[in-house]
Amino acid sequence: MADSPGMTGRSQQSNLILIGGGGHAKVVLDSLSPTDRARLAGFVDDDPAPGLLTMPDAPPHMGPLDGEGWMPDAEIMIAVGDLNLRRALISRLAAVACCPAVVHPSAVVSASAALGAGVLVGPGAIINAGARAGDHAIINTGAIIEHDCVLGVNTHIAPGATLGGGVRVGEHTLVGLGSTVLPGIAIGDGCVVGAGSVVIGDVEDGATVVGVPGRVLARDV
Ligand code: JB3
Repeated sequence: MADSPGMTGRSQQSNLILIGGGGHAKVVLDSLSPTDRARLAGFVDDDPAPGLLTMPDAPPHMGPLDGEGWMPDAEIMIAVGDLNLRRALISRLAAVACCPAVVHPSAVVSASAALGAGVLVGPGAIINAGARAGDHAIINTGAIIEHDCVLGVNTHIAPGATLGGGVRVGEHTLVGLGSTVLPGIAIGDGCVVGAGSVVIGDVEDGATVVGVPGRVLARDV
């Protein structure tokens, strides 16, 4: 599992652009610090009427991803929720600077935790001592990441999920809503843990695990 909580320097320009303008982008918008909110230039979305525009403080819609004029000097935050779409966007936009982690003001993040670029820590999430999250990871609303956990690039810990101490989760893996992973467990790359599951053993790459206790439903490698 590659673990690359890389950081890019914070830009002083008003050039922060959200990639995507749906439901997840609303949470990202709410989570921006006042500094990042002030430097937010807008968002791109292929939908001509994206949901983010219904927000009272919506930033400008700058057109589709492939539109003209937004890319030079931009610093991006990928703000779509779908893991596979995120993965494609990460690859497609690899040459564009990515903003540092966005942490909602109600989240609790240990001073000894390390967050990669483009990470979202949502409302009420808790990240305890020594935990690390790779670039573009999502620690969504109310999720608990206990001490010394390691999350790979673009891993999504869904709302209300809990990882016990020292859990390792690979790249591009979804740990579903309200699920629990016991301390010390290792979950591979490209896995899905179904909502409400309790994971009591290690999970191989590409596996889908569901239930209490968690059992492998399928494996895609
Ligand atoms: O469950 C929770 C808390 N959050 C979910 C999140 C993790 O995933 C949420 O409820 C949704 O299920 C989902 O959020 P997301 O990705 O924001 O979904 P949706 O509200 O459907 O919005 C997707 C947005 O991405 C739409 O506005 C699409 O037009 C846009 N989109 C799709 N493909 C794209 C592309 N935007 C760009 N820029 N480029 C694309 O290729």
